[in-house]
Amino acid sequence: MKTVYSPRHRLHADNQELNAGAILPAFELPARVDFILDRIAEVGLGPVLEAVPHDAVAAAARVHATDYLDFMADFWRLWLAEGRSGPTMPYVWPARGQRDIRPDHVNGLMGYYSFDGGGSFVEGTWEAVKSAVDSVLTAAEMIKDGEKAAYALCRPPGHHAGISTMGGYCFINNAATVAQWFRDNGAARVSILDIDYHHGNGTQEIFFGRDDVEFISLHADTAVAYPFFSGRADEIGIGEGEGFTHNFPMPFGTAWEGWSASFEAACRLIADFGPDVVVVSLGLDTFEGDPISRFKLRHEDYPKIGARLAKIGKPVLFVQEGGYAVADIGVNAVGVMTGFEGR
Ligand code: OKP
Ligand code: ZN
Repeated sequence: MKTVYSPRHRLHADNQELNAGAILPAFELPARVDFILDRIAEVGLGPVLEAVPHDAVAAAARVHATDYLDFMADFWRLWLAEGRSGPTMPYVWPARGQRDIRPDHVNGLMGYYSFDGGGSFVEGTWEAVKSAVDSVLTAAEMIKDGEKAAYALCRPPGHHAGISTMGGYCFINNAATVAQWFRDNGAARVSILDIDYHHGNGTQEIFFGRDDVEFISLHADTAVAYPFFSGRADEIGIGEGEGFTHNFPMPFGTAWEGWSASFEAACRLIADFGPDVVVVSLGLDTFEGDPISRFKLRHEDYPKIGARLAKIGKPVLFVQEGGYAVADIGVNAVGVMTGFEGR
């Protein structure tokens, strides 16, 4: 299987996050990509190709609001103009009872265009974000040209990014952007299967009212787990989209037995929908050793995921999302791919 990535992901580094009352280095690190690339080489998964530059912003604008994209493009200039240069973090949001009103100052704009403090910028963030879109579009072209599967090793991840909100380490929604790209390039129907530990709230928001892109998410029950404000089983889509969103929340401690039951149901939903292509939001934070998550999948489970996806018989574009047990995510990511290939 071919992997696509951009070395420009490294420009997004040394970010911070709020974690249990402290400001700590973000878990979402450049080393995540290195561990995966090392494992790809070790196992001989296949060629690793550099992303071809695309008009990433134009592709993203098919699923994100242009004022949101303009804000991110302009963000570092606004920040420097305030005399700052360190990593950023939003800190005030329009919650219930306040107005949905766009401020002029960068401090307020950060909150207006985010849902949590996880949208942390450094100088190179926007370049890295666009490079992840280049990766996913390059991989999509391979599928369009006949590959059965491709792996877009995106960083930063994307599934929490909504129409006009960043958060959860995400800025542009890579999976949503590429699903829309497939629709714009000949696919009648696209399924997005999100198997990251966290609910893909951004992807859900983007396609909630649509019947041409199905969204299925397996994740930790958001009554007790991040991102808390979406991901319940009763969220099924709205209007024409009713019945085309499917959520499978699962309790802390879920291991293969429970997880695979939801996964099997998800795979059947995909077969019933009959998509031209499946986009898999591939998070590896379901792993028992993940430092921020509470599922119990083991190394040997990941090839089974890949093998079942192959049985659907549709082309699959894997898009990297989360996974933070850095020494293990390479083993688990490549395990999914080799399982898909039946080796
Ligand atoms: C991104 B992806 C810190 C809680 C905030 C944010 C998690 C973002 C996950 N104690 N954690 O879905 O893997
Ligand atoms: Zn996650």
